[in-house]
Amino acid sequence: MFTIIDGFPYRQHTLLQQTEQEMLEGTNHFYANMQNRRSIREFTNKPIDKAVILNILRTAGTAPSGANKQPWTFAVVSDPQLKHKIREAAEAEEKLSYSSRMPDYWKEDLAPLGTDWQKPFLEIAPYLIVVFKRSYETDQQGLKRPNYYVTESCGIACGFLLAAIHQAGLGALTHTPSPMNFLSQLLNRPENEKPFLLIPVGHIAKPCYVPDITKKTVTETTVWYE
Ligand code: IYR
Repeated sequence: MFTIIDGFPYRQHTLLQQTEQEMLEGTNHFYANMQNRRSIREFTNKPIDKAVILNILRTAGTAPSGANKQPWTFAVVSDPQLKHKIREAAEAEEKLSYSSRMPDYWKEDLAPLGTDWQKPFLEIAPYLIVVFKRSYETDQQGLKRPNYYVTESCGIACGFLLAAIHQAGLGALTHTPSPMNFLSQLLNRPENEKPFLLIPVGHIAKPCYVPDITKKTVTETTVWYE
């Protein structure tokens, strides 16, 4: 049912009302599930149904964005040769970063995570989702129109993406080889797109060891003004 308000089409939005009990149980359940999400670096090469990946991408696309511009492009790579090239280029940058670009305090912070310049998961995981942020669009007259809150919008979309991947029982890593401009070249992306995150997606290896680290408690992260 559409209605016109201030000259624009609107439709009524409804959400199923929940009881207090349902809210409590639902949020408990969702938290328990999300609490088990981890950054994964050990994948199997078991294929993933493309329909699942499509659903995950659709979920990411439901994210809010500045003026609903949806300033993201998801480049989905499953081609083994391209994955090999991405791995080579990422490792070349990471080798430089770990050996000379990252200060000692950064490497000390990363020590418990056991990361280094080697990124075999970029070839093992069946899919690499490279998220590009679109800083502007070009209109029909060829004029550049900037998008709004591009970083925030892409960050939120990636959050939805990671939650959807986890919900599917798959693993993912928010990987940020730095600098990332090799991705623009290898994937032949236009000038208005800049690499934002590289997210390998795959089934989690068995066994898969993750660092025994914890999240801050809600008391540590929250201030209440009541
Ligand atoms: N990009 C590097 C280094 C790295 C940086 C942070 I901050 C991490 O949380 C993890 C790794 C890499 O991917 O190894």
